Amino acid sequence: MREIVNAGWEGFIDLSRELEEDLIEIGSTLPAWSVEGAFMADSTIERYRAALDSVPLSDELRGPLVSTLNGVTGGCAVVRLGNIAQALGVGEQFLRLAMAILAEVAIPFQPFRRWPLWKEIGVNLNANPGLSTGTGYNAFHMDLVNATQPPDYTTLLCVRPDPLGAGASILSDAREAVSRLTPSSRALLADSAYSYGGFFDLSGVGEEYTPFPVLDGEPEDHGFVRFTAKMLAESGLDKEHVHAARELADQMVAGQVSYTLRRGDFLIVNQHRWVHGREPLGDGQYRVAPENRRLLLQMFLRSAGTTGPAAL
Ligand SMILES: O=C(O)CCC(=O)C(=O)O
Ligand SMILES: [Fe+2]
Repeated sequence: MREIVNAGWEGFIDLSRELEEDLIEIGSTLPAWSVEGAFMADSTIERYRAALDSVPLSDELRGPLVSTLNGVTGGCAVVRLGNIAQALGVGEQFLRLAMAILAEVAIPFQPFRRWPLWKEIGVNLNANPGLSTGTGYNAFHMDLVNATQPPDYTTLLCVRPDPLGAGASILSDAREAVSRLTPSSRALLADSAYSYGGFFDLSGVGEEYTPFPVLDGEPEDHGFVRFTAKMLAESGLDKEHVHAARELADQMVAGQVSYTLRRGDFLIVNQHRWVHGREPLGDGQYRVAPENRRLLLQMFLRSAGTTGPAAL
């Protein structure tokens, strides 16, 4: 495993002090957002984009963000907003600014009807350790894997890191992992043989897709590497298809980078290209007061032109 904290991973986006100061100012003036169904309202997107456009240095953020997420070898970025979080706190003003940054990439939305626009990922000592709010290893996956139209991007904003110093995010270029497989494994992964999880109370992500192929043969910016390591345990999957998916999982791990998000770090993953997961949190979470445990906020994005709200 490569720990990328100080190494040359190209996904970090640091802002100049000058831009940070302008964004802090904007953050304190942005109006509350509105939503239309599951999506951030067009009127809010327009206002937030106009506010960012008024910042002379906003290209310093916009350019690298778009190329890091969509450039030839890109797919995943960590925008470092720690100084801004320090100045604004991590409440409404900071979230508005985070939304304005996301609105530069695509349209923020919340597919889970039972959650507010920002979905809290806290720590639940009773949850299955491998799942979202659990304390264990959350293996490589893409979010909403069994939807016909998964979110184009998934994003995690770090409000509070694990005070025990663990819970690093793991990230891997799924397309690169696929390129290292044998043709016969790739052929098996192109079969509609895989399934995972339930599908209910969702908006904006199409229909349930089951069974699905891992490799859909679509162009990179349209299709997905429809993978979650959790589907390996699903009943009814034959040995050959398990084996091919395990090979892919192994390649994802072989190519992984890991990084422990700090307060104010904003992880944005292009789901057409990269998969993500999490290392276990620190041992002894029961000794940490609930209000001090790790807390992330999750948001999803829909690219205009793939399947915008109007098309759903
Ligand atoms: O806890 C994390 O860092 C990742 C959580 C996650 O990937 C999810 O909830 O989908
Ligand atoms: Fe996830």
